[in-house]
Amino acid sequence: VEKSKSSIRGAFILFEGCDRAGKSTQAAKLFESLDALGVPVKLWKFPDRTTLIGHMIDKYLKSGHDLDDRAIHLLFSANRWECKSVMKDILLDGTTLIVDRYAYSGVAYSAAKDLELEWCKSPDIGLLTPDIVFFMDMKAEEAAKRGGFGEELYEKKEFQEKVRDVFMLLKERTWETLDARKSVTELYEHIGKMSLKIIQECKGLPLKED
Ligand code: T5A
Ligand code: NA
Repeated sequence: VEKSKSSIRGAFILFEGCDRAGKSTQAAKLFESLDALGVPVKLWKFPDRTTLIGHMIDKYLKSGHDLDDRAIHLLFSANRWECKSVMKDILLDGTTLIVDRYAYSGVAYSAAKDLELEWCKSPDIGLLTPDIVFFMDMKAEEAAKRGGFGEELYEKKEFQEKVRDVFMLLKERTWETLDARKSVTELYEHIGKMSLKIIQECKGLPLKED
């Protein structure tokens, strides 16, 4: 008997938060442990700097080269759109996707530059909807103490505080807010458990698109 694709779909697990909150660390840990358990899983990071649009974004972030705020906003969104169909196929194929930043980051960073919130949201309408969002929360002041802060365009304390304020406005039912000041192990204990639960729960549910 051929199973309908939606009955075996993977979960869309998203990590969000300000710079240096520990998203990539937890995303990598989750990937490794699910993979070790034999769960079909892939890791995807946004901006996806490997594409043509991704190259432009990378250049912008590294040099701060002059680009209109709305133009870069649309590039970040286009970078998600160009990956949508592949991501969708992966999920419908039964593979869980761990995603490191997505549309919430897109909105938070641009609205923090005082672009209008609704305008910021509109280009992402129709993208895939995550099943769970691990929002790694900490003050910019504490994040700044971590390695690497200050190398890219947005890594300034005042700006990061504004980004955090916008993130707070975007919270939905799917969000799990985590205290990002906790240890890597302590955070992972919770993330690992929640993820296994979500993977089970999603299996029979249709994939959501906004
Ligand atoms: N952006 C992104 C937009 O403006 N619009 C968009 O649409 C999108 C998608 C680059 C920039 O692009 C912006 C947002 C960003 O400013 P990026 O490539 O995700 O986005 O940024 P990165 O520099 O790769 O990652 P972050 O700065 O966001 O860091 P992470 O992933 O949150 O943190 P991580 O895991 O790399 O850890 C940072 C440091 O802290 C340590 C780690 O070892 C590392 O040194 N650490 C901990 N230390 C103590 N306790 C813990 N629990 C720790 N967890 C990690
Ligand atoms: Na990261």
